[in-house]
Formats: sequence, C-alpha cells, structure tokens
Amino acid sequence: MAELLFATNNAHKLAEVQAVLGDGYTLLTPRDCGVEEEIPETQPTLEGNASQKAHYLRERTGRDCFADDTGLEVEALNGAPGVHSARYATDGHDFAANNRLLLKNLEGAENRRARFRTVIALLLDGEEYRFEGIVEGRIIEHETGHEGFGYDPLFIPDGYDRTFAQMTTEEKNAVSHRARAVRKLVEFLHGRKGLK
Ligand code: ITT
Repeated sequence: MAELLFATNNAHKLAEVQAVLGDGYTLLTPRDCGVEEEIPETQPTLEGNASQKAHYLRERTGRDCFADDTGLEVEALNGAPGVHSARYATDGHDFAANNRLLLKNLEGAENRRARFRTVIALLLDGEEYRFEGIVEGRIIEHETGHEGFGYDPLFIPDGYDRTFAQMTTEEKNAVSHRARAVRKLVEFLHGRKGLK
C-alpha cells in the first residue's frame, strides 16, 4: 500500500480525501511526520497557498507530499470570500462566524450562485503538479445539516435539494470540489511508473 503525505490539519478534509483514495493509499498527516505547528498559508491565491503548504512540508520532512487549498467563490460578492474563506469573519477558523457573515453579506441578494474551488499542489520527484476541482451551486438562507464542515450547511450543489451538511461523506464526494481534484491526482499517480 502506498503512503501519501497530505499537508492538512483539518480532520474533515483528511477523512474526505481518504474516502476518495480508498484502500490503495494510506494518508500520512504532518503530525505523523513530526510537524506539529500550523502550516503557513499567506499567499494571495488558492494556487499559491496550496503550493506554499506543500513546499513547507517537504522542506521540513524531505518527503514528497500534496496540499489542497479551497475557497468558496460567491458571484454576488465578486468571488469573496475566496482565498480568505478560513478567516472571513475572524482571525481563526470560526465556521459559525463565517457562515453568519456570509448570510449577512447576502441579505436581500437575488443572485445566490456560488462555487467551491479546490486546488491541489503535488510535489513528486522534484516536480510540482496542480489539480483543480470545482462544484457549482447556491447559498441558502439558513444553515441546514450537521455533517461536513465550514460552509457546508449553507451550500446546495446543482442537481440536489440538500446541503453538503446533509450528505454522507460518500454523497459529498460524488460531486465535491475536493473529490474532483483528488480523483485527478489519483489518475495522475496511477499513470506514473512504479506507483499504483
Ligand atoms: P488546512 O489548511 O489545514 O488544510 P483549512 O481548514 O485551513 O485546512 P482551507 O484553507 O483549504 O482549509 O479552506 C479554507 C476554508 O474554506 C475552510 O476553513 C472552510 O471554512 C472552507 N472550506 C474548505 N473546504 C470546504 C468544504 O469542503 N466545505 C465547506 N467549507 C469548506
């Protein structure tokens, strides 16, 4: 079984990505490799942050690894919160405060179109590769559901009548931004000699 180091401190993400990868890969976390501190993400784009997180981890561990960065891009807010999704309302990862601020900023808005966009940066054998995943949908007016994390209780993907927070991990992974990006990563890895 192949091991893959994933530069995240978010347990929900880890579970989602492990579910997409299945039994063929075991994910390692930064902590598994002795990195306890928060990994910096100070770049102005999702691409920059994914790359920064992966490079930070490789420098500290010497291992190949990948990182993802995700943003919620809301049409009526000109793409906000976007790269600032984690710290939209406060300095910390306060999901409830972020959701409240999003609802406040969308009060009275007719256009509630939004999308999640994930960028994965993979560092492998001295090269960097990028994979993107997008899911389109809309922001509803009240938090609904308790699964998932972040903005999941406010986001209904196109073609569904339930939020991501009302879905199992498997249901979310059928359409989600992150799962789409991870499946591209897996296809890439399968195509490489010597890797499953
Ligand atoms: P790591 O950097 O440790 O991986 P993070 O929580 O900071 O974890 P991101 O920077 O990728 O993750 O995501 C920024 C924010 O976007 C995150 O804090 C959530 O509020 C939101 N977010 C990301 N993925 C999401 C998802 O699948 N569903 C709902 N919200 C999500």
